[in-house]
Amino acid sequence: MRRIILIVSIAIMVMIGGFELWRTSSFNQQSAANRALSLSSTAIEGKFSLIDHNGRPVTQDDFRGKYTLIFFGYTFCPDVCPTTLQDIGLIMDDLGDDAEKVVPLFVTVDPERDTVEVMKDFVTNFHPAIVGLTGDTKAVVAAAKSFRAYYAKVVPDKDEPDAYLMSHSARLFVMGPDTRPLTFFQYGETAANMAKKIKEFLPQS
Ligand SMILES: [Cu+2]
Repeated sequence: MRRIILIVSIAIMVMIGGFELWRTSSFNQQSAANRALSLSSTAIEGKFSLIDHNGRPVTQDDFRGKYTLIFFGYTFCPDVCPTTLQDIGLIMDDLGDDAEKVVPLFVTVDPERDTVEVMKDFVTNFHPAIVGLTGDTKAVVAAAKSFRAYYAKVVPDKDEPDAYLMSHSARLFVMGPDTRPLTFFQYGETAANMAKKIKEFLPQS
């Protein structure tokens, strides 16, 4: 009898513990979602002062009147950036006539290697509408900060310091014609889904 009571009370304790775990984890998920929401609406300033892939100095104000899709990455990236730029190409094709209202911007976080020429070669491979942006280190740091984009240099092989990688956040920002943020997509969202959501922002023509 005593043994049964012991087993039952252990079972109850496990259940209560499980519930607490579930409750705190769902609470954390909720607050993460709230944080993401507040990031998109207030904390992202979306300002930059960079050089486009034709060597022209540009800021966010040069794209006023257009919707912009903004991604921070680098041309040497083995996977995330090529995949994202490919998706951006698909989105632009999917938008059809509405594509003229949208300008995709690819901002390098690796200005050391991503010169104006390197950027031009890279972005035009994916879609003619994509504009590559680079600049000096200070300008790139400032732009990333303004979008709360994170990046860091990673050297996998100490003997080959030039073959470094850049670890970076992978949000695709959607900015309105007033240069303010509308939303962002996390890496992994399909191009078809993103195109559908972008269309909802565009004025009906
Ligand atoms: Cu990348």
